[in-house]
Amino acid sequence: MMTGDTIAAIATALGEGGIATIRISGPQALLVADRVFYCLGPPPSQRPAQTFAWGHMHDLERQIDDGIMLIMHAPHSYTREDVVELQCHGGLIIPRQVLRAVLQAGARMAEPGEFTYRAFINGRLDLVQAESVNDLIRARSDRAVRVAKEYKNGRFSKQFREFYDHLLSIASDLEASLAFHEDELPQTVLPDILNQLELIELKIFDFLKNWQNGHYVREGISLVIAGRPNVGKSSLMNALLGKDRVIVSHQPGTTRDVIEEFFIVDGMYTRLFDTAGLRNAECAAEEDGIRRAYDVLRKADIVIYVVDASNVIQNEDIIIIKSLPTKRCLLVLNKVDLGCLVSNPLLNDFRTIETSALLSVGIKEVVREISILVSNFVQLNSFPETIITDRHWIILSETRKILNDGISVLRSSGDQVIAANFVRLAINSIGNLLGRDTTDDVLSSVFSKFCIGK
Ligand SMILES: Nc1nc2c(ncn2[C@@H]2O[C@H](COP(=O)(O)OP(=O)(O)OP(=O)(O)O)[C@@H](O)[C@H]2O)c(=O)[nH]1
Ligand SMILES: [Mg+2]
Repeated sequence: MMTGDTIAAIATALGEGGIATIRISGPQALLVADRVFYCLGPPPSQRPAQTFAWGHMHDLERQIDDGIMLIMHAPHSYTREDVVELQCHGGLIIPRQVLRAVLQAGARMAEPGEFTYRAFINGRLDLVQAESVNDLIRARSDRAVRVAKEYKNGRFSKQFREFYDHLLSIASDLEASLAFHEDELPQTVLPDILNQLELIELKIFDFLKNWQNGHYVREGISLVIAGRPNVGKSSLMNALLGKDRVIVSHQPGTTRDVIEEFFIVDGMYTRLFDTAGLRNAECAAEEDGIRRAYDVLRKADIVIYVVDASNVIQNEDIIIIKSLPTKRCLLVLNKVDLGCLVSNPLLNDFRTIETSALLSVGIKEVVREISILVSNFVQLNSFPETIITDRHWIILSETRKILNDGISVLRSSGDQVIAANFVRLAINSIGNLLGRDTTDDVLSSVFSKFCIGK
């Protein structure tokens, strides 16, 4: 991504809405605003910083809309550049027309994440904080927002910077120790360096341990509703969601596709899947549906297995239930309004709930059970130290491996030169995490995940 020129994009989501914002950032932002925004009094470039004005937005030929302009002068803006934001009416057409006028007036269309990239390049955010901006936008639960905010506020960056600074001081201690002749080196120096390296390694290990937790918060735990045809899986899905989301019918084999909806359990984002009834398929499309159902079932974090309680348990059910992970599974005995004939010692190994999805009986209890199962995955009420991106996990795992290599060299041979090399590698690795000397490839892969306008 280039810097130094002036970029613009629609910063709000496209669609019907009261207001849309077009953001302009760069050295020419105020001049571009002069060309498109006409207001009473001085033009945008002559107005004081951190003020706003009402006026009209124009392209080369005509007036497009009226609205508000906000002026922020460098470095007191998100990007630390001059920034102008134009607020026009929302919808599909006007914001695009205003953006086109801004581009005609000399700005360039921003690439995804380019405003945040500039904030990063200009030192407003480190890479870990910049990534969290995207997490904040994409968060789908209160909990994911809380974690992303902690990142954005720099709590984790501070911890990573401490690792970095500590490793720098260890590297300089190691290098200083090289100046000593072997028998002159005070005996405590190397053990002390070893202790410090082990301490950092341990702290990194703590972060890594919590990764899975963070992964669930970010990606959502998957809850898969499965069972034989016609037992009421889709009815249960609708009852849980509180809306008529999927087709319910008395014909077995109604659901074919895997249907996904997001579902919040105790402020935690989960992904709820309805699937095709499991049986010997009667046609190719159903066969494909059942294959897909088994695919998501295999990957499920939590299985909600539904059986028809009004009938004696079927052999096919027994075969499938035996293969289910007892600790991550809830058995729902549905259709109890028609009686409860289902019974089998096998069921005792599972958490079970009796429901009537048709009459919305037992649904609250199902949610409560799901919440208990979810809490086995993530500590719902505590705030764990969480690493939420895969990039962090990969880098910290590498750093830990490098440190362990350095520690074993120092312990076995006391070779300070090799150990110092390892420490330097670890410093580079943590530096990469924070975006220091990070290659363009890494940066573009981070920022390309952003939306345009952020
Ligand atoms: N009496 C009664 N009928 C129910 C209950 N739950 C679902 N049904 C009925 O059972 C039939 C099948 O319901 P679905 O929710 O479509 O079942 P399904 O498991 O999704 O079926 P497939 O998609 O074909 O695998 C429909 O006629 C529902 O109205 C219940 O608790 N009690
Ligand atoms: Mg169905």
